[in-house]
Amino acid sequence: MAIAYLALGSNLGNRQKNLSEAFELMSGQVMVQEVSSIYETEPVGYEQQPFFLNVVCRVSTGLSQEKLLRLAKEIEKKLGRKSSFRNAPRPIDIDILFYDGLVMEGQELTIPHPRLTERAFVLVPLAEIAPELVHPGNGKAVRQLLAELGSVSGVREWGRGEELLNRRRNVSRIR
Ligand code: PH2
Ligand code: MG
Ligand code: MG
Repeated sequence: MAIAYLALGSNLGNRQKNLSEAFELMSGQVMVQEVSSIYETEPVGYEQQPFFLNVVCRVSTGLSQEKLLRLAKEIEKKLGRKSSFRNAPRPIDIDILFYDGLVMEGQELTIPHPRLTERAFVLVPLAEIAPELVHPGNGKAVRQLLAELGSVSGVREWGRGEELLNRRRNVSRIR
């Protein structure tokens, strides 16, 4: 089993529902160990688009990094993501941040995620669940990466991450 950290973001449609459904669709193949709070974040990169909801989670999985990427893409497609331009608005985006201590650079997949060190919408939730985690590429702890980023404006706590999990199970328990 490998430990991976994933970042999820949504800024189209029912954003919270999109995140919940992504977790639901993952649940056969990864075990979610911890989810950060949900943050509402200002769009970075292409700015003329709605605010995002972003979360980060830690999962354990028997999937290789390539299979995990396949799964992420499959879920993005199922939840209605169209491939358009870079940084375009989307119902769901699932990015692999870390996969064990792996460092790799490929056509399709680079791990650790190449832009995570610049992104408050990733580092703030990541620091919440894994402040001491060391980035295997640069040797720095997440806590330090966040401190070096300086500004975290545009990232606000919005809701509880646990609410994204076990939605169906909770419903059937009440019935
Ligand atoms: N994702 C991007 C580009 N910009 N901005 C925010 N706030 N949140 C995101 O998840 C995000 C973004 C590319 O994947
Ligand atoms: Mg992304
Ligand atoms: Mg992506």
